[in-house]
Amino acid sequence: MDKEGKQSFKVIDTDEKWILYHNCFSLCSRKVRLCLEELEIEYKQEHIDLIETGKYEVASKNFLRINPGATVPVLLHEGYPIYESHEQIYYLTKESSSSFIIPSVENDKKTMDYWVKKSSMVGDPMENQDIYAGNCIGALTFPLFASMIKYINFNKIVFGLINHPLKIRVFLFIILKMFGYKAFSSSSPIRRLIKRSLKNINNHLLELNNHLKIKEEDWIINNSFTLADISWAVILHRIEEVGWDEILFRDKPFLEDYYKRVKAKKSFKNSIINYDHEILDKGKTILKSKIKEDQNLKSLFSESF
Ligand SMILES: N[C@@H](CCC(=O)N[C@@H](CS)C(=O)NCC(=O)O)C(=O)O
Repeated sequence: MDKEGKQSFKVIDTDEKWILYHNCFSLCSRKVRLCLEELEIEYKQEHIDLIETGKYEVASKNFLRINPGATVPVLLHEGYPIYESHEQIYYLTKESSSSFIIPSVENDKKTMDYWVKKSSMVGDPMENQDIYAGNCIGALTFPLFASMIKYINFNKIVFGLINHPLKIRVFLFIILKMFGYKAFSSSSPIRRLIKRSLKNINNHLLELNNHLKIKEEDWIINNSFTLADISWAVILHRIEEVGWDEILFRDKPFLEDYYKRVKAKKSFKNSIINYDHEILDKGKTILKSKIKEDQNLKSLFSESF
């Protein structure tokens, strides 16, 4: 399926102009919610559970009719789907009457496109991490997945093994459910994946820190909040949410200040912070304490990369 832009087929008959199928915890969903909030577009929300938030609703018959790829977010415009989150945010700006999150100067727009592309999650998240910072995020989230999956019944994961088209994702959760934080021991291949992602994201963040230092302005493109900021806001938030901020932000003062400005925005609170979830809250709390107590986590979160 060509996933570019709006598809030529409808997935439902609806009178709603905009429907977003999303998950409170999913990074790409958060990006699109933040964009909708910035653009002040009203939309209907359909929350779809991922295994992390309780069950594989994303692999249910009903949702596979909306997206056979079994991923969120999916944005519907009058029933027609747009599948990729980076496509969705560009589409929304084209359709919206307010154009303020796209720069008017062509050169600035090119710079914005560069940072949006860099932050995107494209294809297999274990590939091309040197190009796409978004692809580093899956592996960096493994410790939080391991904390959340404790609260999910095994039979809910097995449902994914049968119905989810992306079996590799389901296997990962089975390993995390079975081994817990032992999956991060020093000889584990999972730990190697995390360390590779840490190295790659660190390079992207160094570049962003340097860009912010040279520009000396509030946002990535001059002084206005654009799609580039929307895309990076959710990545920085995920880094902090898992507890990587201590090692990834500490030598990047311009990035740290920038993230403080992001967090102060009302749209960020409305579209990200206010979407809490019981399993996510429990997972974050337990992970915070385990990073100090569990030897595998302790060393993972303090080692250089
Ligand atoms: N490239 C896609 C990635 C979508 C994606 O992988 N979404 C994740 C949540 S962030 C998902 O739905 N995963 C399904 C699962 O893990 O079962 C995008 O940018 O929208």
